[in-house]
Amino acid sequence: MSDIHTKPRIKIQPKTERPRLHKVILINDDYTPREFVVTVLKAVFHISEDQAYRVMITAHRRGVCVVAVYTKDLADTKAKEGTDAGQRAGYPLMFTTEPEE
Ligand code: TYC
Repeated sequence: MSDIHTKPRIKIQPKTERPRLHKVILINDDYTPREFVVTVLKAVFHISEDQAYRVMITAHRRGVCVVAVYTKDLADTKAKEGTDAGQRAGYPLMFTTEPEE
């Protein structure tokens, strides 16, 4: 009677949380030239001239614009790259990051 062996055939996967993504946000200022912002956006985020212009003008009009969404490390690196590029040119250009809801 006890020679029936049943083996579970389905492995139960423990629920794993996906790492939260982080937004890179462009902040408007009164001093950085529009064309410089567009150049930095294209170089750092590999977006087209059109897309970069739209992001720049949105930040210009509304104060901020989300540029892209990445894992935390990459978002922090990209924000720093953009902000550093502004600093090197003597502009107060600023990118920040925040976690997505
Ligand atoms: N407001 C700037 C100007 O009029 C242009 C600008 C746009 C600067 C977006 C920063 O994130 C920015 N020259």
